[in-house]
Amino acid sequence: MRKTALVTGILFAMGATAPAMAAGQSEDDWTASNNKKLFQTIDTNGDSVLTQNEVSNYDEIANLFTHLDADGDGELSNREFGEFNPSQATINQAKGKM
Ligand SMILES: [Ca+2]
Ligand SMILES: [Ca+2]
Repeated sequence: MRKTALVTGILFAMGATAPAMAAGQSEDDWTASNNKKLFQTIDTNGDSVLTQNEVSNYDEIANLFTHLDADGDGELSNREFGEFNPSQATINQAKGKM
């Protein structure tokens, strides 16, 4: 009886957390892995920051540049770029270069 109750409890706990994790993962998926790839793709000189010149081929990012540049130093760091949710058009544009 106790064993059955324990197993049921574990299954219940897994069932309760799994959907929450899946939802979080699907939301973070682009930001966590692909956004990093996108960043590296755009960072053509590899200095780990994006300048306005580097993003000039990406209209969406160029337009949002000052908004994304939270500390206003004129460059986008990896962390600042992590706030960016690229549109499908930007994703498609970058995909061929990744
Ligand atoms: Ca750079
Ligand atoms: Ca900055």
